[in-house]
Amino acid sequence: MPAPGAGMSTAVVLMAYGSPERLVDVPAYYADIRGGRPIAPEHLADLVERYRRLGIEDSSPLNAITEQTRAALELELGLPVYTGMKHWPPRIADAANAAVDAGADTIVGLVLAPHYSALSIKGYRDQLEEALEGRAELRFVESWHDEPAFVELLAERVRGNDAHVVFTAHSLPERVLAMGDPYRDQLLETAGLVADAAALDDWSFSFQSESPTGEPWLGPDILDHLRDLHERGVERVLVAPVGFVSDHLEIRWDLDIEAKELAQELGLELDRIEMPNDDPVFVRTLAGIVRRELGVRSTA
Ligand code: FEC
Repeated sequence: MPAPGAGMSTAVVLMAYGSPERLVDVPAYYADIRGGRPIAPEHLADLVERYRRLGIEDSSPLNAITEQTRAALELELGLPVYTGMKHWPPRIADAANAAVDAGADTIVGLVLAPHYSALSIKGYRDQLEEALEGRAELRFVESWHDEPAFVELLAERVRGNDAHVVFTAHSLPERVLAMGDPYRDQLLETAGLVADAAALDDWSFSFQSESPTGEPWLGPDILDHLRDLHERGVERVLVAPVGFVSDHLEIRWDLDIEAKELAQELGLELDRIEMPNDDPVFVRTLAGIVRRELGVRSTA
């Protein structure tokens, strides 16, 4: 029996950024991210080195976590859930085709990234729409940055901590502001909601993971921000990424290695919150978002 509000056959396409499985995949993966634009050899070498030092030959955390989340969400919803990656197989088109081939006439598109930008979420939507070619009704979740259960999940992880909390998210080229993109405002809204829910009075926001594309990116960057906090006398920092939901390169390298190394140099104590990954509370949160999109009363 289909869930009330859903079509005769409903499926979810759960989308994530995607990660290379092996070091030899990194050039093709980076080329996909660049979309045909040239890559400086030193930038490629640097990226290969980051993945090598994280040990991706043994485990590809983002892809594995995405699969665990997919399986848990499928169980929670009692609906088929297909994984579609933006930059690596299984691609978003593979997921769309699998869902339609299995008979889905309604598809909920949900990205494992809470904040809308034309430079991020729109790309997922475009890939899904193109692959579906109108073969199923698409109900696409544009953003879920103010989802109360997500806000509470994050608040739970920072509440009662007396360190200075730095909320972070992936930076984007500064030109998004001139485009009227809601990305930065949505991020600041999430941070403010979490800070209120956790009754924090000592917190700030910074961007991370800027790419060497030769144009200005949104700041302050986390590394500059840590230097600044240190100069202002802050001694302990808790980093709380709000723009990501899984352990991956941008968390395990940019924060756990790069930011931590700088903090050590400065004599700053730096910790970060656990990512939601496939935490059952987070999976129920995702299920609640899907049910709402389908017009079904949520139990999350
Ligand atoms: O663990 C992994 O293997 C993948 C980690 C990963 C995630 C991720 C999320 C986001 N990105 C966003 C925007 C951009 C823009 C560019 C860009 C470039 C990269 C490169 C790698 C990379 N991103 Fe990423 N991103 C991840 C990984 N990202 C690797 C290329 C090398 C480098 O810069 O270090 C610049 C593209 C260009 O060159 O033109 C823009 C945004 C997110 C968060 C939303 C989402 O998850 O989709 C926004 C995870």
